[in-house]
Amino acid sequence: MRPYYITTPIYYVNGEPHIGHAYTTIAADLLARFHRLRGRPTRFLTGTDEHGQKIERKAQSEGLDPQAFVDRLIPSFHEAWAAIGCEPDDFIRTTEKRHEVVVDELWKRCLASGDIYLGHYEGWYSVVDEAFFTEKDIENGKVKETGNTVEWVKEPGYFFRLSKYTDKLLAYYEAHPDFVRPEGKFNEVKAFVKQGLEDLNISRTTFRWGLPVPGAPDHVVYVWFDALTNYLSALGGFGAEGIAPGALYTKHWEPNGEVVHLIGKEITRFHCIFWPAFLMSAGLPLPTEVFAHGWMTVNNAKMSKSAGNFLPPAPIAEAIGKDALRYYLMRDVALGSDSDFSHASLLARYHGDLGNGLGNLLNRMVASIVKTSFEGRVPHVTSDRLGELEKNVIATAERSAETAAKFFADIAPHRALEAIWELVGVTNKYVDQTEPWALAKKGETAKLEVVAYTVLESLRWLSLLLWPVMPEKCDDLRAQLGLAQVAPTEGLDRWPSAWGGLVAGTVTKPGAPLFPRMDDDQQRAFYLRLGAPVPASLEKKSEPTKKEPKPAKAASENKETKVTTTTTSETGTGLITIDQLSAVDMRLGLVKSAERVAGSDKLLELKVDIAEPEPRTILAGIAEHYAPEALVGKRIAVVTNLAPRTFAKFGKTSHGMVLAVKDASGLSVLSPDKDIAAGVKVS
Ligand code: ME8
Repeated sequence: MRPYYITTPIYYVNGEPHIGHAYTTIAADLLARFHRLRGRPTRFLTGTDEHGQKIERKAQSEGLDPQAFVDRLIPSFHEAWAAIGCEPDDFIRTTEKRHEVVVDELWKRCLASGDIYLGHYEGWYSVVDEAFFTEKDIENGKVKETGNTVEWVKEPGYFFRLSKYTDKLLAYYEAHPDFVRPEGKFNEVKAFVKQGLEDLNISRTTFRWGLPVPGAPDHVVYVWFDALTNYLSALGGFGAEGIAPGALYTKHWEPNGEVVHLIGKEITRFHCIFWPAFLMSAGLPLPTEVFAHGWMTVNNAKMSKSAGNFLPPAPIAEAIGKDALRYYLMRDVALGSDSDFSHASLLARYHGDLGNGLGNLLNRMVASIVKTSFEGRVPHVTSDRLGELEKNVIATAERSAETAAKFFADIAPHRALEAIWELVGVTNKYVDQTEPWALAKKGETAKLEVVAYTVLESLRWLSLLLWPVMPEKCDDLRAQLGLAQVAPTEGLDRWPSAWGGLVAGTVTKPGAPLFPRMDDDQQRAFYLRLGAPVPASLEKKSEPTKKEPKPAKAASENKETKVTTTTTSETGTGLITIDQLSAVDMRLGLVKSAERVAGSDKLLELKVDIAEPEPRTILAGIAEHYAPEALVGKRIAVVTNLAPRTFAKFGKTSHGMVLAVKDASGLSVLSPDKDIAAGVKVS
């Protein structure tokens, strides 16, 4: 099996990691776990980017030497990753000697290729972005794309002949259509390169916090030349002049291994243009793929300490469990799209998919039926006793496993989870249909054995399918089923494929619910503990005590009180402000597909293009009014930032709402009378 090497960006150590950093690290951890489960030799790298002007200035502002400053912050990264269940194989720091020697080598190789020359730089630099910009990128002293301020830099510098690589890069992109994903990002990269590339300044002289340029110690290596090299230095380097490459490099780098750089979309240019050009110059193979995921906001706002929505991941994981957080982040939105972290959506996923969907299934069966009817042991069932309903569960399990494997491998975890939840939904429905409690009551043991086995085996499949996303809960689930923890072994594919792996007689061990329900008080405590505003629906109503009866009020007075307490507006008039209205994100969507939700008379499952990398899945209660085929190709108005709603019974989640009007004559979806483009805002 071809080795798999997955990397995250190495994060700047100018502060503690937050939920955005956690998002990438969890996704990489998930991919590493998935490939390990399939038996592939896998390596997962993360680390820290510790040089550069940004960090030097931050250290200065705290009166610290930069090395002491970064050393002080490093434990917060290790603690954060442990708190969210991420287990990298290596953690590289750019201040380590093993890194410095490889940067030196890469520099020398590029120099030997004639691609580095001494020049003079005069132009704009953004310290926050650690990047050079030209006049056209700037507006009012700020970078248009990032909003960060620029300063004028004038200093001697070594340049990399990036201009020489314009055509070579374009040819490479042409020959490797999957080099960058999602496709939209790849198109942006190509368009940028097609304009022609300018040579890149790769050294600085006006500050000291960096690696010295080989043979020119007045210069420090530009922080991105330094940082990108981490992907090689963590493999022990590619072999210095006259030295053979080390074992890790030979095993994991191209052409022997698949190399995937998972990054946030804002650093695409560095990874898809600069990095390949440096590697080409050094005569080294390029990574297999760069996957640029979307940007995350918090409660619909850009994260920042001053806005008070800077979220470190560990407290959230402590408040709701690391696996619930991992599941939520990976399930809610396509990795390639922008996303929003909201405490309410996290709780909705926790109670819906996890508590009512998965946790309930385990509870219903292990803690109840198996314990009381079979003394806690897995019953024996031969295949000739399986009926249509059981065969449907088995077929769903097989389909879910196959689809989920395809989507995990394709870096689409939300689709994989959607497929796995089909099995959760069908198994729950199977329990409803077969009514095991009634069977137990009636003493129909033979039938009950079949039902119990089917559900337990489905849970065993789920414990493997979900392990990459929720390793701790899956091991807990397995312990309750009487199974050993998942321990991936190189060369052994543990992905479930054969029904019936659960051995009769296995002793189950009912334990605590996997995702215990939080009552209103606990939910309030969850918000308060995380410093998030408590939603109005959870606000404690002050009830009058018996001892102090409420004084009687005139009817008009009572009415007035009612108006002020029920209004949600700032103005107290029942009207809303423009800000409140614009908090609702409504867009024009183009229906790509529509189909009935099996088992429901009301629901249609729509895939709606709203100009995101992938169509949105929206469940709409309109099946009684529209034939699915009548909707395909139709332009409709949809609310896109509504908290996702899970229909646990059907194992499906809706990621938006279709706007419609209804009267006695029927229901009609709102649709413009012109061909407006998908994604355009409704205002
Ligand atoms: O750019 N949403 O480091 P960095 C989603 N040192 N992802 C986010 C995010 C958000 N709001 N905020 C951060 C650097 N990330 C360089 C990288 S690599 C050779 C050098 C994640 O600390 C995302 O992966 O600014 C993003 O690319 C990365 O953190 C940026 O981290």
